[in-house]
Amino acid sequence: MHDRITGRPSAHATLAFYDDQHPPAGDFLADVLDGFSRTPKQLTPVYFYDAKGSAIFDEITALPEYYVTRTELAILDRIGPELAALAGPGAVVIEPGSGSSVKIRKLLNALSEPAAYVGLDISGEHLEAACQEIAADYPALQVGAICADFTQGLDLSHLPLESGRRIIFFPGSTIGNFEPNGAHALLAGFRRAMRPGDAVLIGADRVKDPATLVAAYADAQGVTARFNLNLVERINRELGGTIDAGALSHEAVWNPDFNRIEMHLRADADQQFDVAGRTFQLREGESIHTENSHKFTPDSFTSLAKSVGFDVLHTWSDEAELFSLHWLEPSAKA
Ligand code: AVI
Repeated sequence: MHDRITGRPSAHATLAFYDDQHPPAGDFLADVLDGFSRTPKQLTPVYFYDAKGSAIFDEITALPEYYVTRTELAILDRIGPELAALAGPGAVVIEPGSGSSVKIRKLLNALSEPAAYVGLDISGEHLEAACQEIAADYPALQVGAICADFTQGLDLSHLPLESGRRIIFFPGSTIGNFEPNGAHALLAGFRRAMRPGDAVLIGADRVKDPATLVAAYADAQGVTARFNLNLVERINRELGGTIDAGALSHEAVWNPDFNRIEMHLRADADQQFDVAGRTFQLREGESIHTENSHKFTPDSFTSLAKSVGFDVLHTWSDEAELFSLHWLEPSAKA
């Protein structure tokens, strides 16, 4: 298996390894055609994050209504010494999705002499740049990158990794964007890659009053509306779509049956549009369902973790109990 590790070609000069697991590219066109053929129409939120969508998402994280990012960062600041004690010296930090460099830096700075950092992402270009920045700023750290679809499991077995305790870091409540089956499968994939004593540090947004939740996803400045609309604009840009984005309205609603915020694009008027030669109709008032963001109670998160074979050993929250970080370890019984 070592032949998949490309070693140290010049482009990856500052990385200890770059493992290209050749993730299949998501089929944007097929997924869009499939989603528009359903009733109700739906799109997959993974496609929000083109360059423009990622930049708008960064704006979202700074919005006054979007408490998620600043609350998680404040919890991370507060619990640094506890995390250092739990992880011990020489930890190997693995970050599926390697997203916000601010969060990973907080964790690396808090830990006592971490030995290694491994970023994992489906987008090789983004991943390599992010990992090289970490490598440049943490010269004592072994930094590696794995270009892979982490939703299909983590394959770490063949990597020349330092031997310390492995901590899988999955912040941001990204777990909430998966459907319950997908969240279970994702955590099960993490679980399979872990040895006794390894841990997952995971962020999960909490169930709270619907007004706070809706405001976080329907902000006054309309940034989240731009984020949502960028998805159909991307379809127009990349797939030659003819959707009239100006006749769609952003909507965020709390669905108490599933404990989730739903984002929709609702048609202001009837429209007919084409994507790749296929014609679709949207009736006035009909919606395109673009995202679910599931929220958790301590109990619902614990039962998800337990169902996968984890014990939740620690849960940290802010004072207002808006957001939680959880420390999971493989259950001795599993
Ligand atoms: C990335 N994810 C955790 C965000 C969330 O809160 O569900 C995505 C997002 N969608 C709208 N605002 C933020």
